[in-house]
Amino acid sequence: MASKIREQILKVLLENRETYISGQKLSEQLGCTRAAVWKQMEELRQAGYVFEAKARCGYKLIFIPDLVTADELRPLLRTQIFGQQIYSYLSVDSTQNVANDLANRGAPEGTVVLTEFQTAGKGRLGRKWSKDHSKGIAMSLILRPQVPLQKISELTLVIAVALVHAIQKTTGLHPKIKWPNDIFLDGKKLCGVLTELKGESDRLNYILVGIGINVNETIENLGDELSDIATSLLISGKQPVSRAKLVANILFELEQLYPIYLTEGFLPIKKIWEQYSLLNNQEIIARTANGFLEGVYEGITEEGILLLRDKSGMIQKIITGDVYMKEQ
Ligand code: BT5
Repeated sequence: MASKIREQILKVLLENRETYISGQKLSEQLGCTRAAVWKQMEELRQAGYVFEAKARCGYKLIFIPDLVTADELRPLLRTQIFGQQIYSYLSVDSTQNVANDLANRGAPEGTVVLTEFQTAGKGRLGRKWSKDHSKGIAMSLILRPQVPLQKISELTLVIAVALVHAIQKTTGLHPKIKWPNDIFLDGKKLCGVLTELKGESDRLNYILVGIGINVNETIENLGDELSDIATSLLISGKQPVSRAKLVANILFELEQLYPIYLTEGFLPIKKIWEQYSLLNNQEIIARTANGFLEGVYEGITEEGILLLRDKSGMIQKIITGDVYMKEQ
C-alpha cells in the first residue's frame, strides 16, 4: 500500500513538473492522509529524489535520480504483461535466484526482478557476470510459455532481437547479436543473456531469462579484467542512458515479439535476427562439448541452430556452445 502511494505521488509530480502541488491536493487526489503523503515523500528523498518545497504552494519535483526501482519503472511501462509485477532490490546474490524463488511460489509470467548490486551474478556454463556497481542493468524475467522444451533455444534468440530493438530505440546505437544471444557493440560485449529452464522430464514449468547490460559504466568501472572485452552504452555512445527507460523499452519490445513467437513460431523473427548477426560472412571458431570446430558461419536453421561450414566443406550444426570470430 505504502509503495502504491509513493508510486502515485511520483506519477502526479512527474506529470506536473512545471507547477507546485500542495500536500493537501496530493492527499485528496490519492485518498490518503497528509501524514502518509509526507512519509512517502521522505522515502523518495532518501532514494535521491529532490523536491523544491514552497510555502503555501507545495512541492515541485526538480531532480530524478537514475534508479531502476519499481517506483521509477512503473510510470514508464507501456506493457500489459511484462513488468506488471516488479521486485526491485538494492543488492541480491543473483536476480536469477530471486526470480526462481518467486516462480516457485507461483509468480506470474512477466514478473521482473531488478537489482542495483549483484554479488554473485551468473553467466552461462558456470561462468560469472560482474556487476558490483549500480551503473548497469541486472534483471530477470519469468516466462511460462506453453512450448515444447526443445523450442527454448529459439526463444533466447527472440529475446536477443528484443534487446537490440530496445537498445536502438533508447540510444540510437546499433548493436549486433553474437550467436546465440550476446549483444555486442564496437566489437565488444555489451550485454549477456542467461536462459534457465525449470521443468520435469519434458514438461516445462517456467523459464528465467537473466539479462545483464553495461549501461553507464566507465572504462574504470569495468576494470582491468573486462575493459578489453566489454563495453557499455556510455563508453560506446558517449552519453549516459536512463536505465529505467531502457528496461521499460526492453519489456515493451519483448511484449511485441513474444506473442508473435508463440503464435507464428520463430520464422518471422529469424529474418530480423539474421540482419543483426555479428557473425555474417565471418570465419569462426566454435567451442562445443565435443571440442573446437573451425570454419565459416553459414547462418542459423529455423530452430536457431548455428551452421558452420568446416574446412572440408561439410556443414556442422552447433546446438549449444560458444562462438568466437577468428581474428579475436
Ligand atoms: C552471459 O554469460 O553473458 C550471461 C550473463 C547474464 C547476466 C545476468 S545479470 C541478471 C541475471 N542474474 C544473473 O545472475 N545473471 C543474469 P556468458 O556468455 O557465460 O558470459 C560470461 C562472460 O562474460 C564472463 O566469463 C566474462 O568473460 C564476461 N563478462 C562478465 N561480466 C561482464 C560484463 N559486465 N560485461 C561484459 N562481459 C562480462
